[in-house]
Amino acid sequence: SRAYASVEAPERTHGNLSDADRIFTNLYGRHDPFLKGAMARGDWYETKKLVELGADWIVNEMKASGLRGRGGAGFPSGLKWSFMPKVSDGRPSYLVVNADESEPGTCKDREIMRHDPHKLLEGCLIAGTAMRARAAYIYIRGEYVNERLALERALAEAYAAGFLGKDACGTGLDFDVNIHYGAGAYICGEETALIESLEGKQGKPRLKPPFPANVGLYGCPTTVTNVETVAVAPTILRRGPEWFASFGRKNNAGTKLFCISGHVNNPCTVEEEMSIPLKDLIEKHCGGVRGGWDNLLAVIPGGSSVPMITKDVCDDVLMDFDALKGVGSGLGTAAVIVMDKSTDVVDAIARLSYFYKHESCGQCTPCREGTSWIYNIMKRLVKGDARLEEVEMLQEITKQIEGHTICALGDAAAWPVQGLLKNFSPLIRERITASSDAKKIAA
Ligand code: L3W
Ligand code: SF4
Repeated sequence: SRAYASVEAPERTHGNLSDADRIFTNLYGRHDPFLKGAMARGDWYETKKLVELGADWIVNEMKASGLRGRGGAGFPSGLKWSFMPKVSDGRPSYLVVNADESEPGTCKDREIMRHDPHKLLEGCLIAGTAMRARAAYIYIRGEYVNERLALERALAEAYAAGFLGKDACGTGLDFDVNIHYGAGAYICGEETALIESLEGKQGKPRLKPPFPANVGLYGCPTTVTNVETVAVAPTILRRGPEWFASFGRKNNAGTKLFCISGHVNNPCTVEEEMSIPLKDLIEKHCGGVRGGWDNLLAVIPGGSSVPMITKDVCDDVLMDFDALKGVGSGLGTAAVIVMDKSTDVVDAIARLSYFYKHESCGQCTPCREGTSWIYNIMKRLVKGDARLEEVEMLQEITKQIEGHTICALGDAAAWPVQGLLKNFSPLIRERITASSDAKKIAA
């Protein structure tokens, strides 16, 4: 196979992705999302040839492309797909697509399923082939009714055209895709909770290891992977991994869907080059921050589970995994939540704390109890109705949760609060002091 691992994007400013290099060419739904339109855009073009090149070829191409998982963790996709058994021990292998998009601020997979559903279905066949699976399950968020209907229609078209089902695309291989609806639990976006839910049980995360690649759905080898990750695979194979790897920076390759919400003039979901400066992303695609860049207070750059960054960091940070990690945050799902100076940042994080408390599955004590404690303190901090010692206590609670739970929801509850305390402790303390002074005067 070809070796592209050495392909590195040259040092330059990132961004300015041209339409010719966009994968999701129907992102805004201007064209026919269904089979005729999809085929005109190149979907299902000589898919048979790609499938016939085989599992190892697909995995190697994906590794060479540098694609990292688009669901939040950023794990290298080719490597993850390679964990699936090459020789079956009698158990079938499964591909599971995580379409339970629920991370606050995140609305990118929704756009794919609404406007480009065939990219996801073709991606299922490609990724499934790479995993030697003969069936895929798409677990779609229950609230996504329109997306589910679009996907179901596209699925029926793909079966009728012979692209899926028996002798898929004329390859001699059978490949089925099943759509399963979630029922509104955020935790079912965690891969092992999703598997439990698919099996008909309560969505409660399992301890890892064993990883799903060893023991997953119905005890069989399974890879759970995000909608965007699967949907970009056919284009990467057609255009070549070197094309994909030419965008972004080393270890942060490709194009990426960013969803920008909050205090910008035009909130949107846009496909851009990885490593685009955050400021360019907001100014170029969202009409800038409401009231101008200087009115920016802070940004949560990767969905609610990552710590916020303040304006001084936002001024020149790049939107990729390593750059955001380097400033103590993360790319997560690339959901950019913008807060201008009118934001009560304590209240905003308190609202997120309520979310995590509500969505905790309750299995482990640090998360079940800790998320409630965090929320109770946060509620009082919003009004300044707390003791100064509680600021340190809050930090301590987040440290007791972080890294001590079965799944990442515990960390996700802790990190936004840690981000708040790191950046806005003086504000919190001032509010407590002002409130207690007011009480003394009233007394
Ligand atoms: C086999 C090994 N497989 C790792 C696999 C693992 C998983 C993937 C990444 O959390 C994050 C979380 C959220 N053998 C393996 C192996 N794998 N080592 O690789 O694993 P991991 O543990 O790093 O991440 P995760 O548990 O998948 C995902 C964050 O994403 N997040 C979540 C957003 C929510 C959505 C949504 O709306 N649906 O995506 C946002 O930041 O907090 O940290 O597949 O099995 N040795
Ligand atoms: Fe459940 Fe929270 Fe434990 Fe995850 S960390 S398993 S959501 S209790």
